[in-house]
Amino acid sequence: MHKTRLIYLINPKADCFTSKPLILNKVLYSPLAGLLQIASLFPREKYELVLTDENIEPVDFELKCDLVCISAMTSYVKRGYEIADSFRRRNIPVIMGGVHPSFMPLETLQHADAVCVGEAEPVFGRILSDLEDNCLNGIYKADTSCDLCSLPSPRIDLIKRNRYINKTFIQTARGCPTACAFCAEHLMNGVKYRFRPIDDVVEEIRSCGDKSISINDVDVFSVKGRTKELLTALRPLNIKWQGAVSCRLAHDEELLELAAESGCNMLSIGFESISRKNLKSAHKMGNNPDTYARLIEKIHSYGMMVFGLFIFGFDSDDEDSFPETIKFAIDNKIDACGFSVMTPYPGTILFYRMLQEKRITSFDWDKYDQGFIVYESRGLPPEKLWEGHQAAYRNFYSYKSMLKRYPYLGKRSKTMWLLMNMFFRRGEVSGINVPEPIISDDTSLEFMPSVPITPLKEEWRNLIANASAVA
Ligand code: B12
Repeated sequence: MHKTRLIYLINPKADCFTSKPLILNKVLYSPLAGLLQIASLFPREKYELVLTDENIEPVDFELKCDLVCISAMTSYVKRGYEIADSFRRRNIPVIMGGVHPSFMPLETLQHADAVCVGEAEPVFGRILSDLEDNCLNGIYKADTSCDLCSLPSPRIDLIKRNRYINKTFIQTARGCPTACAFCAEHLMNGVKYRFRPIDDVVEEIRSCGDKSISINDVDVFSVKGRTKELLTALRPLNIKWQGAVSCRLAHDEELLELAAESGCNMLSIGFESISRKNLKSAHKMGNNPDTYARLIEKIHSYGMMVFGLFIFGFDSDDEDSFPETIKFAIDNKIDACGFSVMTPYPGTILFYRMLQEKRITSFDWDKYDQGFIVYESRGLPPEKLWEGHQAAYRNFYSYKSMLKRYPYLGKRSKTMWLLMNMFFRRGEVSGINVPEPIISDDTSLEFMPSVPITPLKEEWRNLIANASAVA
């Protein structure tokens, strides 16, 4: 059948070492989940789809297409805007979506004809009919959250699979009740977990043909009963998987055993900080630093690796926080770590707090990649925060540390361990991704963010209103 429309899906390039082809011409991962998900919403018989991930290939600016779809996080939205401007100059309509456009729709509309705020599925029918009627325009935002019961599988057939180390991402749930101050998830997808039927998840994994997958959920161990069902259903698939879990249920031996039996080889954990005070300020209630060491040991005892995520620059952090955190991570043999500089992403509670306190020093979104310093920290001058962050990577991925942390005994995958450590060492220690500290750069905020889902906490609703008024 003749397809009537050509749709061009574009993931803009991010200046980030995890999405640079550093090893065997492959990138570690590219954040394509949103685009592949919306690709599945275009009826196949009518639309032909072309996808470019600019992290691995150039955008074809000459492509004669009927619509350009761009997805963006904050750190690469400016590149997304450049691409959008270029297609619109050729009178090709552009729609943007993803986390940044969802929180900054008015800004996005300076560069795109239309913007999708939050989940696309409930509004996609309207997007398609407006496209057909040549009147795609303005903000598309659903009134209610999407029912995940009949979610089509993402179009993984559209990507060049040999260019990614992690190429198959599966989402089994949306939403998060923890509602951390620095995170967008609860304001984008709500504070209630919404689950996909386990049969759909299993079918998606079976049909993707990949034996190694990542689960994209913010907390794979979300609710115990459902997690047990999920892990039991994964067991016969004979796959290897990795995913993120919160500290809350990660101690549960039954879940850990099931996770290991179902093929889990690595759990990512947002430890964020080894200071209770910091965790409290971030509303990260489920974390207790006193139990971290025991938790890591437990996960290791089941043959799974721990990918630890830490943030530097909390209000109670000082110069000692860096060596203390690194010592903790090395002594407890965390397998790999990601260290972030605190970043007030637009529309998060952290953003409004800092806006109200006039502590944001740059609104240049290119710098919002968790490596630059875009705010005034209470306990650390920007140079110290920058140096401490660089030193954290250098010391954690030093050969000395690697020798100490290497999993000589037990069932953890040595190949995967080496791959992760060499990738991060190559990216961070070699200086491929070493920004200079930013003290003051672009200090004007032209458009206020808006939150797709209003927080339940009255205190936060007031904060948003007051901070917006102050700005
Ligand atoms: C899994 C995940 C990842 C995975 C991505 C996996 C993948 N292949 O996509 C990995 C590990 C790679 C990752 C990396 C990073 N991540 Co991340 N990630 C997530 C997480 C937990 C889920 C994202 C996801 O898969 N969602 C599933 C898809 C289906 O949802 P979606 O993208 O929102 O898409 C839906 C809608 O937005 C919409 N949509 C999306 N795009 C488009 C486009 C159009 C045209 C339309 C119409 C609609 C539309 O339709 C989709 C279906 O409803 C989110 C949390 C969150 N709430 O988003 C954080 C999140 C997106 N990540 C975040 C960050 C900061 C990062 C990093 C920068 C961290 C770092 N310093 O390394 C990196 C960036 C990587 C890079 N190379 O650039 C932030 C982004 C904040 C911001 N404002 O930019 C989030 C929101 C978490 C947070 N802290 O709040 N991440």
